[in-house]
Amino acid sequence: MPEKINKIHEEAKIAFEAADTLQKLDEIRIKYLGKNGLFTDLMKNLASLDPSEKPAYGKAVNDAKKDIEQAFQDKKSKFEGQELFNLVKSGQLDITLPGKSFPRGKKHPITQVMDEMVSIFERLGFSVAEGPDIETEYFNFEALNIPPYHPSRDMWSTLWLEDGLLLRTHTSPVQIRVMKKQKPPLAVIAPGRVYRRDADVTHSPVFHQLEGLLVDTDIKFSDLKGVLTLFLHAVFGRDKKVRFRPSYFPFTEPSCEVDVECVMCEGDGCGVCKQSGWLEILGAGIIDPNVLKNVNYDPEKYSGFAFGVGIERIAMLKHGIGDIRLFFENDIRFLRQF
Ligand code: FA5
Repeated sequence: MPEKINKIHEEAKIAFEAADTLQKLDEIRIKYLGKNGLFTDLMKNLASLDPSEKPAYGKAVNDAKKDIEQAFQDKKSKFEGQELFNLVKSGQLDITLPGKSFPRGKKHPITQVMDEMVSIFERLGFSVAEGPDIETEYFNFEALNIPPYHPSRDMWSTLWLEDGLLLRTHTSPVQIRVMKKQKPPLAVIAPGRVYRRDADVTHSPVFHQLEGLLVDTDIKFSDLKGVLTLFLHAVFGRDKKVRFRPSYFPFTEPSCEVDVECVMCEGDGCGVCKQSGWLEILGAGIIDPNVLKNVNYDPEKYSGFAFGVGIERIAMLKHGIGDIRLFFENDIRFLRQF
């Protein structure tokens, strides 16, 4: 038996060495290494051997097979190298030509700003949560202390769907979803798309918000102000003029809004800031005890703050853009700049 292995091994090596075209080389590969080739036959003999002879026989076949597989690969590489050389020599291939460059895509400017905001809050210890774009009236309004027919519903120009469903008007429903699932202490942000019947240079019917929520014992307005100031300094630097202004939201008490000096007129007043010199970027406040009760948190024990930042407004201020609609027109000349 070993003689037979040696014989086929030697023959195969000589045959591979002698092959003078790729096609011949492949024919020889099939003859020896193919599914029905001579090495498969050698292996079939294994069954008829005495068990004591099987290991040595198997090893000898495998070693020989490995060796001629290598001989095949070496010869194949030689042919391929020769083929390339011939193409270069005959002038059919010019290897001095510069390579083709493939254009690479980039993240949309809104996604870039959103990623930057998320990373700032992650560094402050907040984790990320998500909620659905299609919401129920309960999560978008009722649980947030906005009962049916209450005039405060007018603050959100709602796009209604059928069966009491709606396109969420803000990311605040994620607050409720998170608090119903988790117990305090918690610090969460929820970035996402929101929808309103709104349209002008600073209002888009589809836009993005980043919600923030922190609940623990003993949380005060000064904690909220500290976190938001850190965030604003990280996004705009310390020199940008920013103001906290008292405001009203049904789910926070006290509430505030934050404005940043208008980028277009630097505070003088223009069409973008409606002559006020400021652009409103976020709403915030201390969570109303009624909201805590709605999620079965004890308002005597826990307190917290929440905020909702307009991501397009941050992008407008960062990049000096005077019309929110530019973000959604998908004009490649505009998008390439970021
Ligand atoms: C809210 O939506 C509240 N949910 C924010 C909040 C969260 C308050 C938690 C308290 C606690 P408001 O409607 O003001 O608030 O919107 C928040 C921010 O979204 C605004 O400051 C503004 O920056 C941005 N914004 C609002 N409407 C639009 C719009 N149509 N297009 C672009 N940005 C908008």
